[in-house]
Amino acid sequence: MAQFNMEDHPHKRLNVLTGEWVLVSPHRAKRPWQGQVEKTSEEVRPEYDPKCYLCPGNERIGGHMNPQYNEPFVFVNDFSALLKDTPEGGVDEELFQAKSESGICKVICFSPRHDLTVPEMEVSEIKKVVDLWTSEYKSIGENDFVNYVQIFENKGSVMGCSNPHPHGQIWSNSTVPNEPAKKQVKMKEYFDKKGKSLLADYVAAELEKKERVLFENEHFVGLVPYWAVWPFEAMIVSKRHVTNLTELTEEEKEAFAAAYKELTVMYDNLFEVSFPYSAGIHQAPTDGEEHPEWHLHMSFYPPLLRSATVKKFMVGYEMLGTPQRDITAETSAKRLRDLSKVHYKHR
Ligand code: H2U
Repeated sequence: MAQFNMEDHPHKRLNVLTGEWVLVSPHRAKRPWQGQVEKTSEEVRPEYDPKCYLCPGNERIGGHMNPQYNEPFVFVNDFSALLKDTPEGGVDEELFQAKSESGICKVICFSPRHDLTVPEMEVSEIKKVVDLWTSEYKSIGENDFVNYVQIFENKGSVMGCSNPHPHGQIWSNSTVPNEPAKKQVKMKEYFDKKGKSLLADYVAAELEKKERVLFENEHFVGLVPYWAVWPFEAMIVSKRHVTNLTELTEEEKEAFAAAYKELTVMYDNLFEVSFPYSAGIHQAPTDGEEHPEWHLHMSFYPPLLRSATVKKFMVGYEMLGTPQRDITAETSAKRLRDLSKVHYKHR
């Protein structure tokens, strides 16, 4: 029998951050595609759209007016999924459990410009988004009832994003949500055992292997994680072991902004389309405890697979069994790494 190698043979890989496995089937990457093909429509947007509820000076759906902002602007979500004054209570039967949950939800407009996206913004403008994330993480986290602050960006209509104006969201609540909770368990196990950050060790190992690294600057690394599930999944990780945004120096925040831009330019250049994704920052809970196990990082989950129109669906075996991918993380990383660093619209 032939010797096992990860470029040709089906295998599973462990996500050491969550403890979950992904099935990789590299031999299938060559099969003919008979899936869905959608039409692309690269719309040209105006700098200001009088009908956009996120543009400066416009009225939002709830009747609030946006100020004439010219830097990143944050407001409480008019349709917040979590509310401050939720009465305490729940259901505590063995088979029927419920708990009331309080929180605060906000929306952040990244830029006053309706026509921009992160990869098209200047690093200095993105740095202001990082600054606002930092101050919001701190101020929202200072509420006694807030123990986790989830910052995220949902980009593209294919991801259910309701408005192309560049924006993200912050949902915060009293308990740690499922995804960071899984990571917390694994980071803590590692930290308790080794007295070191799991992600610091992981990034150092990836920088040595180089196969999945997309880019690095002085303070951050962009890479396709070994355990990636989505075809072009990626992570931005701080080189220094910091547990949350407030520990970053000004220079590191600038480097984070530069990495955010560098990755999203790669994404846009891959299929020469404004690349959709859900991305978010995972960092220490704001529960007043020390969390030396935590290591700040941002994860990107883009749905596109083969072209601007062909996306991956997490269905079938993936819903019922284990997530699966065909193209390996190494191949994806190489494809992204080999692209021009200049945004396709600016070439
Ligand atoms: P998405 O495009 O990712 O769905 O985010 C837009 C958010 O903006 C969404 O959560 C909020 C929606 O509740 N929103 C307002 O707060 N006010 C509005 O006038 C429209 C949308």
